[in-house]
Amino acid sequence: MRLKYFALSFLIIAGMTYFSVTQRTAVPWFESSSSAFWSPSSFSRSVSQPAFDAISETLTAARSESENQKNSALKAIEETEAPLHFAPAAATHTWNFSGTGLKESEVSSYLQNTPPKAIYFFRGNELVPISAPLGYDGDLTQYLFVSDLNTIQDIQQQREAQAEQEQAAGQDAQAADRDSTDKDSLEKPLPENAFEVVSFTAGKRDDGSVLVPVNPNILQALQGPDYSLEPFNWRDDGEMRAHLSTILSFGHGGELVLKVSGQGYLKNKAGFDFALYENAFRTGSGLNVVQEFARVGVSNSLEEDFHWFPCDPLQNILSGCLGAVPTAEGGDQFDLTVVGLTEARYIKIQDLGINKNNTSRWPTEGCDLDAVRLFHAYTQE
Ligand SMILES: [Ca+2]
Ligand SMILES: [Ca+2]
Repeated sequence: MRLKYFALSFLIIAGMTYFSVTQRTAVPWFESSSSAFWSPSSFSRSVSQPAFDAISETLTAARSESENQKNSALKAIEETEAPLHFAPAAATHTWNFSGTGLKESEVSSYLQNTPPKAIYFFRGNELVPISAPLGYDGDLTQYLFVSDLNTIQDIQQQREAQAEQEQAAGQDAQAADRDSTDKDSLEKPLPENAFEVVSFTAGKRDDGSVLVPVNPNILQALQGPDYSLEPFNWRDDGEMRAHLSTILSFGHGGELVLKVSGQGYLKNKAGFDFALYENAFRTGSGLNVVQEFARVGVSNSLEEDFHWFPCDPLQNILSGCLGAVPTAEGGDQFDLTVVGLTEARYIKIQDLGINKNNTSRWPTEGCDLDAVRLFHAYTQE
């Protein structure tokens, strides 16, 4: 009897949730809380993990079925013996991961609620797109970006090669030195955090509202890097707020403009000139990284065009993206040589507006910038 009641309860929960997702008007009382219900933090508190996983899997499976199959599933819910018929559907995989090297279990939490248009898995030098199932009505503008270990290493090697090339050729650095021989004697180095916020235009949250940063003091949030591999309890509001206070989430399409403090400037010297740290993190396997990308540009004035580092994930170009390399593994390093500048005073960072994140009630959409470090910032004495 107990088993039967459990099965029935499961069925009712799955049924109501299914209705609320697919036919929102059918269960009006549920709609107001549906997004909160689906946030991992609130949901996992009220339902055990196995039940959560089972329901999630059932929903994911059911959503991708053809219309007829959906109707059959709905009919099954209404029937008393439904658990026996409905349960096997939970095992049906809706995204085709076969041959990609990526496991659905690693990214399953990103496929719930409003799933992405596609998963772009960067495997070595190859871009492996994983398309959403046919008939799937997820978000049509967002992509879930995931890179494997080799891709991260390739990005780091590409960047280092560019920096080494600069040292070997020495052209840009020497040109800069020639131009500033007199200036050199008058300039003094600035600390790595000698930057100011010129402007921040927050992007959108998944629900269309404008993101409000957890920490309104952006300059404070951008100190660090603070992100570490130390685990924290993301179900605890206090711990979560403390964690999010150390980063700046951009929101979809958000833009940040920084400048070197006072009359300071970044100089193209040998090696990397500045670094940005996004809180990209490894998935369960420890081999893959979930990424939210932003593009990065530099210039000497706000009036002139910005020079952009190469970043176009949809075309498999990641070497100049912010959000590629996890903070704990060195973050994203930038060299002015790549954009052909000898000096720069401004750094502009734009969230690409197409990043799928793990939706929750916290304002974490878009790229999350943890810290900025200027290696070659100078000012005139
Ligand atoms: Ca350099
Ligand atoms: Ca920080």
